[in-house]
Amino acid sequence: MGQNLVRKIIGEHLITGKMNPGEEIAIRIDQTLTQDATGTMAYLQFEAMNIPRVKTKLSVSYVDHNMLQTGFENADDHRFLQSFAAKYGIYFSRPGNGICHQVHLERFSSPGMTLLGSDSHTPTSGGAGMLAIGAGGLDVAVAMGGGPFYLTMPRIVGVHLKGHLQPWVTSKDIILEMLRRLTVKGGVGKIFEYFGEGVADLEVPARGTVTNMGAELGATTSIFPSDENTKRYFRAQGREGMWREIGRDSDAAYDELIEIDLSTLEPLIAKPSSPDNVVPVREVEGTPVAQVCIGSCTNSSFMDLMVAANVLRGKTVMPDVSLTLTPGSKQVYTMIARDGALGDMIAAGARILESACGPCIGMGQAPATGAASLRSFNRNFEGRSGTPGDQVYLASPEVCAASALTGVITDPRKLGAYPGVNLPERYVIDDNMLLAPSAQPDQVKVLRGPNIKPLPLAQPVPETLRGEVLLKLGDNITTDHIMPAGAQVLPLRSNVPALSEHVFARVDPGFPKRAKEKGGGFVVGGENYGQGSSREHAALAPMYLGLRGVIAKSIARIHYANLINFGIVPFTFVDKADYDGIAQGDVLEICDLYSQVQQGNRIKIRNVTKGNEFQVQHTMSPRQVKIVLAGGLLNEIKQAAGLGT
Ligand code: MIC
Ligand code: SF4
Repeated sequence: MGQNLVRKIIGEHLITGKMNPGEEIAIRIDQTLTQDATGTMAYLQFEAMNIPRVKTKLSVSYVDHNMLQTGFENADDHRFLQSFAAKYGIYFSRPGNGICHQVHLERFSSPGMTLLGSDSHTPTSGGAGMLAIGAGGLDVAVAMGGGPFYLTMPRIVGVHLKGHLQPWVTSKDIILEMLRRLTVKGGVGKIFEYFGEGVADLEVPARGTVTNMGAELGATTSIFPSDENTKRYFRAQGREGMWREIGRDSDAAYDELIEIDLSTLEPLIAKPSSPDNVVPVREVEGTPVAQVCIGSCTNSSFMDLMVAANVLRGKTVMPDVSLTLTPGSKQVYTMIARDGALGDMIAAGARILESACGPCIGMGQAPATGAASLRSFNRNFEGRSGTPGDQVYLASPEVCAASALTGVITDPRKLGAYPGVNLPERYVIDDNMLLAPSAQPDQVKVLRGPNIKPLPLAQPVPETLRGEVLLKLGDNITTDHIMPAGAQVLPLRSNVPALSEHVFARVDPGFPKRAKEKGGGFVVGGENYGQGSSREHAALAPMYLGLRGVIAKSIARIHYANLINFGIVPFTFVDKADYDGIAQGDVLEICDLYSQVQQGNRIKIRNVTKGNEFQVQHTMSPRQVKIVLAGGLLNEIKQAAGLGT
């Protein structure tokens, strides 16, 4: 049997472990990326490791999230990031250069290499044949210091793309179809590798849409082969030298197989408020929309914006619709401007935003009360847009542009012939907003504003862990529920004491006060607890409030790792029915925690209030057990270096 692409790349980067699904492995990381909302913390953690310069082949620090400057905080953080990058050997992508994933795909992606990013949509570069994985900032900091990245060897799912897409049906519809079939937890513990004749129809940016939104499946990552299309893309980006052909052997085996017949797909849409709530567009056709947003790291490539321009040209957006457009990068922005497409979209009534995350992370453009918003983005979790009870739909730029013209959700096939877009022979290449690290690092002073507070560390976990259930939650709780983002809260990312006042703000505003009064405790969750972003602040800020344990039916991959990294024990129910027997306010007690966790994977918990006992389990490796008991990874690193905690 031949090898699939994922096993080839992991095999080339394997440091420890065996490639058996479910076993812990460690891989070498070639490249890292951070963005500003997770980056400040990641760099503070890197600094705490006392390593003078990054040891990766390439590390890039992007600024794309915290772009509104309504106070000094974001501007201060940008200055910190820029000076830090110059000193420690990191490329710096200036604000305005674009969304990290779009820019990375254009300028740095590299087939066959590994990329670790402190953002859950890092897999976008999988569209160029990279093994690109999202992780918490601390794991990225360790990788920058030359340390391996530990992960559970995933099951490799081959996704066979058969046939060809119909006009107006796009790669966004492929990933929406995956979400429809598999749900937001269908990719947990898996990597999706796309192959088959349908792959050749997809250009690299279209592949990036699929791998980007594989994050919404909960997958470790997604990947396409690096083929002739990839070569053409790299040539057009002036980077042919970085191209390498890499793909599966023709007789490659997979742990699982999925087949999608592209010719049967139609335009799809995710209804509020989960990316897997997918139906054909025709089922919700006619629903009035008050806002349409085209952009985000999922769909803001030159191709996406040109299609939108072709639909909008010579027409006018409906009076009740606010249409925003976000070019994903300075390259895209420059090219649509030179082409004249930008002028056509402005003339049609579009509101043009800077190249950044913007509305996707609630940085402006919160929709009106009760109004539907249609977006070409990847997440529509409730409240993420900034409006409580929002009604956000997700679809392709084609569906978005068509609907902006009619004011209602519209199947774009009604518009007639598909206005295809030819990709450029050569993209506009000007890396003047990408700053190389300083050649004289000793002379660079790292600039810190008053918003940057010292890194909080957890105490080691006590032998007997006792505390109240501070909050009991249902299924699919996202990191946006745990640690909201948005224009008001994001500027506090480097100030954990202030940030922690917003933990669970949209679910239970009284949580921070209660957690502090009770001296910490537990949170109980349902399935897929902590899905969504990679933000370690969803572990760090609750840890600061005293959270010591999460007990859930299942926990999402990145959040699980983040909990361990910050000294919060992550347990899942052995018998899911025990979830029903626990109430908020119950006091739980775990005795002999150390020996229980070290000796097996089953742990007995006493519900002191109810006077009963139940069992939970963990899937931590011995390495992770050491980390969590030490009170987190930084404590463990210090202990290992003999520095104490
Ligand atoms: C997101 O899309 O939720 C974010 C904001 O990009 C996050 C990172 C963060 O919270 O800073 C992600 O996807 O990891
Ligand atoms: Fe930015 Fe949205 Fe992409 Fe997250 S999902 S990186 S907020 S554009």
